[in-house]
Amino acid sequence: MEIDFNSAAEMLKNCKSAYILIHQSPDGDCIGAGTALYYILRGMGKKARVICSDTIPKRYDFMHEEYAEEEFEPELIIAADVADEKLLGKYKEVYGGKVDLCIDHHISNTGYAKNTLVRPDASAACEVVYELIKILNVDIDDKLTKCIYTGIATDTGCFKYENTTARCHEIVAELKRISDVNFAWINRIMFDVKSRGRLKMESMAVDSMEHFLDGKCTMISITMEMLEKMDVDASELEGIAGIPLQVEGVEVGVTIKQRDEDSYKISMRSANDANVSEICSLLGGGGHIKAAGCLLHGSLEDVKKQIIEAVAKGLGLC
Ligand SMILES: [Mn+2]
Repeated sequence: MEIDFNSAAEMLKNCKSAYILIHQSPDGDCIGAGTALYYILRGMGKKARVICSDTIPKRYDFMHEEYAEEEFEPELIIAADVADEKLLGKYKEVYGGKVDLCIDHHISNTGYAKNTLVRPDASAACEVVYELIKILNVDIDDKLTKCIYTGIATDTGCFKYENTTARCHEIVAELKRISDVNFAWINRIMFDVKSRGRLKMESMAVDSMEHFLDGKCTMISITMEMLEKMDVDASELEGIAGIPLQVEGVEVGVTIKQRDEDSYKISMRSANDANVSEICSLLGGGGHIKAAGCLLHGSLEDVKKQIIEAVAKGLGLC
């Protein structure tokens, strides 16, 4: 059932304890939203815990400096920034069908939770959490500011993507006014600093680049072998999906990341009007209009064929 901000705020207020689930391959937004919800609930005297299928990369540590893990049985299961139960990764088996409240901003949200607060117009799940903070009248301190800012900044590509709205600028302006948090430092850690391995990886990704459909579709592929060779783990690949979109004339940028022997995680980005959420749904995935993904099985060549076919359809080329 879809619910509004007030009902979601009531659920947070009325619970005694909650697990907050975030999606696999965690990013700045789900970590920010999940950790902010943790701080909000703890601030209201409740027990809370953030749960993720994957280890949270070290560069996000600054958001959970005041996070403490404790053991308890939760009254409420919350999911933050999780559009589909599948994205709970290994926890899908444990919490599938059991999520009481989903707080999200994905247009593709499958409505798997008992109660869903989804705002497709919000730039980030953190923006939705910010509106909840306002309704709950919670004091916004530095640790909340770090979380909310990071979520909005990362999901908007540092205020560069089309989902950057007046509202998200207003929220960040407000955060800037009331806190001393160094946003420039967060931006450097989130967008500029890369490991040596990651930079080498980028150069290999560029080497793997292929162009299809008259240059409208550009693809890069990252295999497990490449990751091993460069000694980078999958968590260091965040943002790499932006590379194929840099090419002149491209409409759809595709990044293929090998997950295991015969499965590949696909990230798709749209430069202009192509709806990659629709294209990915042809392949069993989903996401946002300009940024979406899916999981495909088969050989790498097979997977590329499936993608090209779906992109061609999506671009009205066949
Ligand atoms: Mn998000």
